[in-house]
Amino acid sequence: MTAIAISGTGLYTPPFSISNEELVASYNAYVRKFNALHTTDIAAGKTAALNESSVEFVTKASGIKSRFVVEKENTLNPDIMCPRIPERPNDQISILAEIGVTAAKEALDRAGRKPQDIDCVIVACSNLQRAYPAIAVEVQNVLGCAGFGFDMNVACSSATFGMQAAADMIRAGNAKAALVINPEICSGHLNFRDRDSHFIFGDVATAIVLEKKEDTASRNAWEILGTRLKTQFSNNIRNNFGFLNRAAPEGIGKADKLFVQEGRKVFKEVVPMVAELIVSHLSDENIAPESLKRMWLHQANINMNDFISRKVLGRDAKPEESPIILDTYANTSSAGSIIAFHKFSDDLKKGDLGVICSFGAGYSAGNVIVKKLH
Ligand code: CO8
Repeated sequence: MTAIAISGTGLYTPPFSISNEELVASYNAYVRKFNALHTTDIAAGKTAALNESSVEFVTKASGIKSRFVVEKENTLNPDIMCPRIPERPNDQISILAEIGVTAAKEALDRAGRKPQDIDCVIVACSNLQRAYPAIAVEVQNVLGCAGFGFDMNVACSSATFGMQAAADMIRAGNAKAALVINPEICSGHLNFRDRDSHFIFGDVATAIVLEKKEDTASRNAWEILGTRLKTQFSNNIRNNFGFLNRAAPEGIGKADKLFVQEGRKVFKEVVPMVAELIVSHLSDENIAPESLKRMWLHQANINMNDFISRKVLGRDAKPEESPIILDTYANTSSAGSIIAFHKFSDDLKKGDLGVICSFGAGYSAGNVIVKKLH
């Protein structure tokens, strides 16, 4: 079978960071205002008083200390609590394409490739900005890539699903080289007035160049030894926003048109599913878990990653074996494992093995086993 390589990755980090302290202060100001406004109804038992959020809870329950965002001021304003991102005229690049292009340029650079070398652009992410035209086709146009582009959404697992799709298309001869791009403006879909989830997400974009191993000129290249995907339906992570909302106006603006989850259930159900996926995939590829040098896991929750790496390795992972970036980026949906791979892979040596693994809504999980080429 034709060997496929990851020949470069890129990262766009937004200019603003919000600390837990800033986020919780904004949420608690909103809570105090809400409770003061509803004192009578709360006393009469007609309205439930809101509880304050806490920096200690957020840090301990998730491992997140701060997150990057494309807009900070309105997001933190207790009267708004939503980013304000002005609409752009159609003859200007959309913000999702713009941050994707920035990440893509770095990935192309690191791969030693020009946009014209790419003939397949896949924008794979949770948070697509519009229905059509596909963001990928816009990115293809802006960069000047050949071939075709399309968008796909498998929530937090989009990057690994996109990588398998790209690798399969290159192997089949339908593309020569592909860009898989993960632009995530999660702050646009996050309910900053929901105490259970207001701290979870951040904004970012990542990009990956894939091509035939024999074609790669990059010294940063990794051979893909195998990919494996899994989905299993669950309502525990859901967002009902969509084009049919206008056909049911009674639901417009309700909390389920943003991200909602049963965090505890997700934690308990996804950890074993992901650990089993990694262990069985490694076994089928005749790779002993202890021979892995690194796991670049999805970055949702530090305790989840600790559990998964313990189940795979049979012991606690050393920090360098399972790098964490969610402390400063939070959950960036599809981009999380790619940020970790981008930031923590250059130090490994020729022949070193690792897995890139993403997981999330669907449920969905994707595993990519890689070997350093140089
Ligand atoms: N401050 C203080 N207390 C709080 C807070 C808060 N902010 N939030 C909850 N509490 C309280 C609760 O009310 C509860 O109190 P009580 O025991 O009295 O009922 C107590 O703290 C414990 O609450 P939880 O059981 O909810 O706390 P957990 O320990 O489970 O931690 C987590 C919550 C961190 C959310 C955790 O469950 C978790 O990380 N779960 C996994 C989540 C996950 O990985 N989800 C993936 C979703 S992402 C995805 O797939 C794609 C989504 C697309 C992107 C969308 C962009 C917006």
